[in-house]
Amino acid sequence: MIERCQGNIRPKSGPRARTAVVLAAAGLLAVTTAAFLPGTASAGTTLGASAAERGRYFGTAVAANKLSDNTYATILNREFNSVTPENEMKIDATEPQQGQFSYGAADQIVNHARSRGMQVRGHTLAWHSQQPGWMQNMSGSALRQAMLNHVTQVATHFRGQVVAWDVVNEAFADGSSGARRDSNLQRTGNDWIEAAFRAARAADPGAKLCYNDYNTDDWTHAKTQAVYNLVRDFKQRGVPIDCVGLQSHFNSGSPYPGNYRTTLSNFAALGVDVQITELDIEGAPAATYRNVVQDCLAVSRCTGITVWGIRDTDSWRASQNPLLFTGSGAKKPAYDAVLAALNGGSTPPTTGPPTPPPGGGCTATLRDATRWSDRFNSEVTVSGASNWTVVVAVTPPQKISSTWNGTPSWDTSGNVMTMRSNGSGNVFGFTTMANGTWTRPQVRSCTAS
Ligand code: G2I
Repeated sequence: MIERCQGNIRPKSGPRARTAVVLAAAGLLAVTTAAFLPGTASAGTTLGASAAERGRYFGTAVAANKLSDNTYATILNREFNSVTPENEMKIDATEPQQGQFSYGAADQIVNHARSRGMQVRGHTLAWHSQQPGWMQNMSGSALRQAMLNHVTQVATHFRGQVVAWDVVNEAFADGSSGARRDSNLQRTGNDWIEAAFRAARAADPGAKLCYNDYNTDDWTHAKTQAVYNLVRDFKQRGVPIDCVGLQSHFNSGSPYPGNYRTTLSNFAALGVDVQITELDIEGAPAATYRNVVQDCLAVSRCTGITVWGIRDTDSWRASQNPLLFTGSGAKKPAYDAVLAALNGGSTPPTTGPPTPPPGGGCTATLRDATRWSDRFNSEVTVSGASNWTVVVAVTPPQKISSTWNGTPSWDTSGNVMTMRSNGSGNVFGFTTMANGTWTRPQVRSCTAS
């Protein structure tokens, strides 16, 4: 089998490359000057370049019909080095009539990506959902044969162009049963998943073959355990499988779990790569995005992260504003947090540095709350005092437009707010109009009175 390394994307240019050019131009020996370069990895300035510095990729779902949107394509081409077609490789798109294959939109994405040096994740060969009508109406051995033919044809068409395939998607039931999801494919026999993997391996021996699912992030959940048992069984019996995709759609009903890193490392310990394949997080809290990135970086076999869309307006859950860019294409605080985490430094802190308490101890901790396309909320939690005064600064041209649970006053610039407790408790909040700037407000001081 041809082993493809997914973690070897290197930026074509970057701080190191530029440094080398400058040094060469100055007539200096690179071998001598290398000793004077900082010992740490150079910090990338885009998600893809920074991920590559860490031996990983950073990707996004892409819709073919958005490639002509200039803002969309500009961000895609600048930031990402991996692409997953959002819908264009699904069964209904690639085999709309039985035996008649249609690759136009998928090829468009693949060509766009590969001509710019981005890798492609294939999604998805066998799934109970988004089946064309003809397949929905099939069952038994005819369906099994049709499914295997589909896997073979599509994986063959894209052979050599797709680095990893989500061979089977979402085959397990939600809830506590740990059972397979009922579907027409499942009813063809419990071995349908391994049959699909064997067909994919035969068709494209060089592609990594992944099992992909959602709600498999919390290590204690029955569904996570069920997927784990499937992968362990496949590895033990020699069924070809190379990777597990955790979709990681996080929201209030399905939050980022504290044991996410455990889940990643336990899957990796089975001898498969782990990929975060469809990341989005309701409200895009910077701290949660940072945690996800740091968890992946902590597990050497976590080879990359894909976010499920570019701008909030591109998301399948647009009302949750779960992505890294606003509808107008501006970088959100979550973007800054992801980039900083990839660069290995501390992220712009979610909490301001703990405040020195000159007049008596209190600490004010700021967190990101809801975000909209033009403004965002922040919440500040005060500990150590019940009568307090907290000073918060925003970055011009930002403006605080409303506050709650405190009594505010302002300096002459309007950028620095002094908030005093008013008996409403120890958490106050405020809304900041971004005016194009998404820098997190800073806690300047906390004073007990
Ligand atoms: O549902 C979120 C994702 C869960 N994991 C598997 C992914 O494949 C899935 O992606 C979503 C796409 O983001 C949506 O764009 O899958 C949906 C379908 O299951 C996609 O929605 C479909 C709509 O249902 C169709 O009405 C629409 O024609 O998108 C199509 C193309 O815009």
